[in-house]
Amino acid sequence: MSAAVSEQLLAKVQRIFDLLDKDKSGLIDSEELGLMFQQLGQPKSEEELKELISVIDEENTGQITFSSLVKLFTLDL
Ligand SMILES: [Ca+2]
Repeated sequence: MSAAVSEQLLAKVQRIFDLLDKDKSGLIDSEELGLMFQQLGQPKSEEELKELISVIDEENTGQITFSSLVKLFTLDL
């Protein structure tokens, strides 16, 4: 059985994605991701953010798509 992502998680990630995507580009860049970690009280360096993005960025856009963000939340980092 594949790891199904619950609708509850999807709704949560959608809310977070909308909050993070300040410029409404449909993608989250390292700057926007950095703001999220700052707000969580766990600030990360530019290098750490890029590394994190590279782990979940399957399309190599250098930015985070909605599906990548879902993956980030299911990875339990
Ligand atoms: Ca954006």
